[in-house]
Amino acid sequence: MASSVERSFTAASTLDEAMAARRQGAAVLAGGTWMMRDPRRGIDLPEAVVALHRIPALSKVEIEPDHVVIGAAVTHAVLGRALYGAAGFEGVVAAAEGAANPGIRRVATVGGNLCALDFAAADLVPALLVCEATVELETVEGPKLLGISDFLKDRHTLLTDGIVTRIHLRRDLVASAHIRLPLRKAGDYPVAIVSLAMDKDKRCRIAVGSVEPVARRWTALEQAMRAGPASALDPERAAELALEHNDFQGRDGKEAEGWYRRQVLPPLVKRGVAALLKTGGLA
Ligand SMILES: Cc1cc2nc3c(=O)[nH]c(=O)nc-3n(C[C@@H](O)[C@H](O)[C@H](O)COP(=O)(O)OP(=O)(O)OC[C@H]3O[C@@H](n4cnc5c(N)ncnc54)[C@H](O)[C@@H]3O)c2cc1C
Repeated sequence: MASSVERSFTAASTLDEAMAARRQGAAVLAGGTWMMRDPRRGIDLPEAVVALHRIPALSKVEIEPDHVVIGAAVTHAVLGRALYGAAGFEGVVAAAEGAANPGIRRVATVGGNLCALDFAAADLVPALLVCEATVELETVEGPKLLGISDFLKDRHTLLTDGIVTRIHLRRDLVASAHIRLPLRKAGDYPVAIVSLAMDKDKRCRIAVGSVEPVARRWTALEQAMRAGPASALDPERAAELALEHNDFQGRDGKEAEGWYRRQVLPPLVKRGVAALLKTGGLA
């Protein structure tokens, strides 16, 4: 039976217009690839939506010598192409190019990936965590800049009326990698994701997605790797430390049980460190 709900769609041309729609209760519609499945998750589609794709500042990637700014409405496909070959962003490129399938990547946005609440397997989130990204938002109180970990902690509140506008990245990494474990080759969400990055002092940053409800940095492993000799940046040794410092509580889900998500982490770390060393020219 056809729905009798009256729905409204606004394609904002400016951020002010988008915020005005937000203040009146409209939800942000980006690529719609997450939102379109809300009814399957038992969530009603919003009655009013505001789209951001006509706001030019939110649809571009600016690459400067010391930083990169990514508009929230940039798609995975555009992001992967824009950062391809930029040293230190190999992990972000792999996340953008490895998520979902080509059709989804052409419309799914960076903002949508960061703002899909209760989506544990978002690929760009751990990739941006190891870049120590800063998230820029427009809120009813004015613009805000937050470190990505703080954004993830508060995003339920921040997104009640806010709009993520841009992601800022410093260019301080020499190499990064993004290792995902899907059960099949494509089309399903990864069971576990390990993103890694190495800074100029060869210090490793590691983040894990899809294992717990929200991606987070693996600080216990980062510290253990820093405490050891430089040889800790050896794939075998890193896997041993990952086993020893595995402090994740795996979540049970459709694709896999929690114990399995937790258990696959050491081999993924091993692959990730090997990829880092190769990309950084240290293998
Ligand atoms: C077949 C399929 C396979 C998939 N595989 C993967 C995968 O492998 N990896 C992966 O990471 N994801 C995957 N996804 C999930 C996916 O759709 C995304 O994560 C995507 O990035 C969401 O972006 P979107 O632009 O489509 O967001 P939308 O669906 O438009 O929005 C998602 C949510 O974020 C909010 N939102 C969007 N942009 C903003 C903003 N700028 N400010 C505030 N709120 C905002 C919306 O209101 C909504 O609540 C898959 C989806 C499908 C359908």
